[in-house]
Amino acid sequence: MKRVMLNKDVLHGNQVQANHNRMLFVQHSLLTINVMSSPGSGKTTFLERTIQCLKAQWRMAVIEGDLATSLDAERIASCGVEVIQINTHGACHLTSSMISSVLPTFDLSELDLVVIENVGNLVCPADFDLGEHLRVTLLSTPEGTDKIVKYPSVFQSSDAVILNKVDLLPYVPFDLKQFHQSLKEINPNVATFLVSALKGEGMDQWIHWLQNQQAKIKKANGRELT
Ligand SMILES: Nc1nc2c(ncn2[C@@H]2O[C@H](COP(=O)(O)OP(=O)(O)OP(=O)(O)O)[C@@H](O)[C@H]2O)c(=O)[nH]1
Ligand SMILES: [Mg+2]
Repeated sequence: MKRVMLNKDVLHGNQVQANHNRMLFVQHSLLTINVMSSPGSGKTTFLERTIQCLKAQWRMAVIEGDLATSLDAERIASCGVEVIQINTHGACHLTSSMISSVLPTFDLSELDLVVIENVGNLVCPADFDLGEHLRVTLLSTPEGTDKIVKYPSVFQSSDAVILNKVDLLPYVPFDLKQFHQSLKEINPNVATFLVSALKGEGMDQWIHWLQNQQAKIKKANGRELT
């Protein structure tokens, strides 16, 4: 009896397209980040803030992933950057072919940063490489510290973890010491930032880190070309 390893095949197909996407981003020295979190942790608010901080220096585009509506894309469009909404109609994550299908809407050679806001979900997006350079995961203080150990894949595979809604720390039970300890155990090299996207607190360090990441990519590409 033949068995179809659906999960393996789907992931393999996704990986092949993700590698194509990555090559395209590298060719354009284009920093690309995949932003993940549970629904409502503050991804769009964090992106609005990031755009506000970088708009004068960088040309940016955003790809929004949601099951339905273009509400997030409308929010991003009002910040004055290019944006496209993908509706997954039930799928709990974006795939690399969804990303490749919308890339022709942008002139990649004109951009410094592409941000992908994944579907709000702490589980499925972690398995699907989109071809991004960096994975950034948000956790918000009302969700609790235990989410790191209960949903480890997304935190393990992240280059940066943003603790958002720190303005709520006086009102919600959140153990900051445990937050750092849990991350140290499952992903010791991850960069961490404590922010309030709503109030704009803590954004400077994040922006500085992002600028360094982009400088690395430009430098690496420059080396490749010489
Ligand atoms: N107190 C507080 N609220 C915040 C902060 N950041 C976002 N919020 C609020 O959290 C709610 C959800 O924010 P969004 O930015 O829409 O969250 P999201 O992760 O993009 O949500 P989905 O795209 O639906 O997964 C909104 O009411 C925001 O105003 C923050 O730093 N502090
Ligand atoms: Mg959102």
